[in-house]
Amino acid sequence: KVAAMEWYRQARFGMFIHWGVYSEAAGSWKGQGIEEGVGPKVAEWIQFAFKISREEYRAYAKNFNPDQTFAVNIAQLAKATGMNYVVITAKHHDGFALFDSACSDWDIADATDYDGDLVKELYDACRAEGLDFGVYYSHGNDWGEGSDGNYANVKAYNDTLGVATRPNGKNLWDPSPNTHVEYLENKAYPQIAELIELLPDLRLIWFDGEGLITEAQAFRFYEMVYELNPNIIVNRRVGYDFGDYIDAGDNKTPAANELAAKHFETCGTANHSWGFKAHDHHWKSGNQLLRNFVDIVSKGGNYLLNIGPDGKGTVPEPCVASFHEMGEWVKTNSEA
Ligand code: JFZ
Repeated sequence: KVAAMEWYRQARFGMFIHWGVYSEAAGSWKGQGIEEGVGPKVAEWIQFAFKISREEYRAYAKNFNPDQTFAVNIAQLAKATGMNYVVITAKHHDGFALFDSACSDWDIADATDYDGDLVKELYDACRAEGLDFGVYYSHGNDWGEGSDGNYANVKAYNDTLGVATRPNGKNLWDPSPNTHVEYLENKAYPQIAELIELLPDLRLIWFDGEGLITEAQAFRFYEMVYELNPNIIVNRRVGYDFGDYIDAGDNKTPAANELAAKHFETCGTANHSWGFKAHDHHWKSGNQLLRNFVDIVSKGGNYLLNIGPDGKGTVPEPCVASFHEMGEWVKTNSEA
């Protein structure tokens, strides 16, 4: 993957996008979650935080109806910020696919009134701006159609040893009837294949949820991506160190003595949440974001800076303002 990694090394600066049904909820549920310390810290965990049943959450998805202008607006914002690529949540932990998937009806086409494919529309808008494209995919957690993974077995074993087992974000309040293997075979592997077919120039798949799969399962994700399109690189969180590059931890830059042999990326938030949280006003200034950018890039890494558009697809104004400020500097000071 030498050529693919060379692209990534030079790309340096990308936009992360957390967007989905949770964006419409905006960090609170039935009036709960607005006070500090109540509800999810990061808004994309709302279903988990309030133990919302799969049925109720699915009904709520009908409220998620973005404005069709989102794609062009976001692609232009990435461009104006001086970014070179975009990575959107094709499926987050809630299991909802932002693209039209044939192997699930828990997706934009079947579970909402939106007429279109959010991932493909953004891809087209980004390619038109000359931006490269990647997708985030939660392969471990799927609160809608996954299972509690190996949790029950692992816990039974740990209990015999007297060792605690952390639930680790699994859906134990209303698990789907699928076994973990059924979920992987019938949804997760096929959806990765669907995305690779839907997006011919796909550059990157950003997996998340490595703690919930076995080494063989992680390897199968890595291998199938390589076989279907060897130009696609994969992040560390695919699991068991199979990834093509590493991450330094969310919002973290490695210290000089922690720099590893593999290329690194830092993903970071612009406020304190990845998904849109209407009452989170902890916006980092353009200056702060720029300092992060220079720190990361000077150590040789990539900065994947997040936006959390609201349910309509609009990016909060303070975020747009600091991105524009940043973009002025990045564009003035970059070589190309
Ligand atoms: C995960 C998600 O749970 C979260 O919602 C968001 O998508 C984020 C980008 O990724 O959360 C993690 C996973 C791993 C680490 C931190 C947050 N980590 O290894 O530091």
